[in-house]
Amino acid sequence: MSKKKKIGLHELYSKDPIEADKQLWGRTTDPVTRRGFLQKGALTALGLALGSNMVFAEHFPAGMIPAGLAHTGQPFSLPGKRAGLTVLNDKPINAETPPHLLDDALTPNDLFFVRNNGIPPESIDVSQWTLTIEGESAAKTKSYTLAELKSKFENVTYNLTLECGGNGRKEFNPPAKGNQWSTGAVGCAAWTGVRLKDVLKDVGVKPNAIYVAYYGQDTHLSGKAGKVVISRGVPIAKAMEDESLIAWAMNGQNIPVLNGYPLRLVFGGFPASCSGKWLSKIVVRDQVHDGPKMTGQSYRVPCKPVAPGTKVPDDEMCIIEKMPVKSLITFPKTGASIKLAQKLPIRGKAWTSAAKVAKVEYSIDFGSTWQPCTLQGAQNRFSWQAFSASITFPQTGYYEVWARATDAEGAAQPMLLPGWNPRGYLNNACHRIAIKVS
Ligand SMILES: Nc1nc2c(c(=O)[nH]1)N[C@H]1C(S)=C(S)[C@@H](COP(=O)(O)O)O[C@H]1N2
Ligand SMILES: [Mo]
Repeated sequence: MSKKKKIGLHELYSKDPIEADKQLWGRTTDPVTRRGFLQKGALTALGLALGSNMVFAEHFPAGMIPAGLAHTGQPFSLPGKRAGLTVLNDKPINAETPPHLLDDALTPNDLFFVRNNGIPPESIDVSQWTLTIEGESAAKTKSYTLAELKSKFENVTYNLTLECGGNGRKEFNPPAKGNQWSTGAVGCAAWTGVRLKDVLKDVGVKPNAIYVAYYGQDTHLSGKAGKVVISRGVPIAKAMEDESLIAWAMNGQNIPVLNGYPLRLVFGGFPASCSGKWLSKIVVRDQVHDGPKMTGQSYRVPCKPVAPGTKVPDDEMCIIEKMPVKSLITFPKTGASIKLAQKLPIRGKAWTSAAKVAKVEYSIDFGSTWQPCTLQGAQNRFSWQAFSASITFPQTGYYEVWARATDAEGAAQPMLLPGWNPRGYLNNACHRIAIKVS
């Protein structure tokens, strides 16, 4: 690559995207790269690459890359985690779960994704662990040991889905900085603990309380003692919901160290960044919390939609609260082959911050027509819901199966990346798997 002009990414792309790609990657986009622009004329070549004809090719949207060409992660092992997770970063540790490993009703602890911003605490003495509640809108400051939390308040279990706000960031164009999450920064577990609201009531909450935020015991990447890694929170109304938990168990076992052992917050329906791990302090605030990663561009999206590549000033960015409806096909694994005479069983999970997912549909013709899936109910709000279907294909060739969930508020998943935003949050586009029928 020759001399690059000193010019920001957003400016580069807003001028001329083709020129921008040349400057950034030393070439123009080609038809089979993920960020490429697929021309209809390239479909024959793609057929060759896929080893199969693309049935319904006329419906294949320009700008997408066939799911059959998507890259797969490499196996790697992490403490308390099964090989097979895709490790995106090892300092801090960030690892996602491939879709076919999310097929269990509840995500096993050793398959649950990890999103760390700092370094987890190294030696944890559970008998010495305390949780302190304080803040300008707390009636007093009060601390609890784990034993006190467990014995003083009602113990409850809810199935709650956690999804990182940046899940799906990989698809943003122009690219967004940060972990390039594909689809796997999500999981649903049975979380056991006490209700946050019961503990807050025991301490006393002043009428002027508007936000509840956390501090955890992880260490900043710089290694500086006392430097806060991340401190986020939720509006008081969210904190007071029945399903908002201070949890010590995940699927009936201790929470894995990488997921916040021995204590964490769990808020379903909100970005998982609100669910503080290694929880040691909760603050009740009389203002919107202003801890690290609450302000500036972090976990925020433009208050009004912007063109891709736009630089948005901090005061025009709004905090992400509810997560959008989404689904994943968890069986079969993308790339599966089947005989024409066979029916293809598919299974998946769908979730929303609304009361429930109302329906899930699938398409085998790139979204031209949709068929209903069988959808199971949920044990409680913010749990994911299982869906399934049995698919017959009209002829041999290459297909994509797409799934689309619609929630109780009528919100459905878009087929393409929804509104571009600078940090690459909230991508709830339909999941697609490739199927070869012979
Ligand atoms: N103390 C602490 N809590 C944290 C984080 C962190 O780095 N430190 N990461 C947050 C983010 S951004 C996400 S997406 C979730 C991830 O939870 P998991 O690692 O259990 O999947 O934890 C949140 N809680
Ligand atoms: Mo996150």
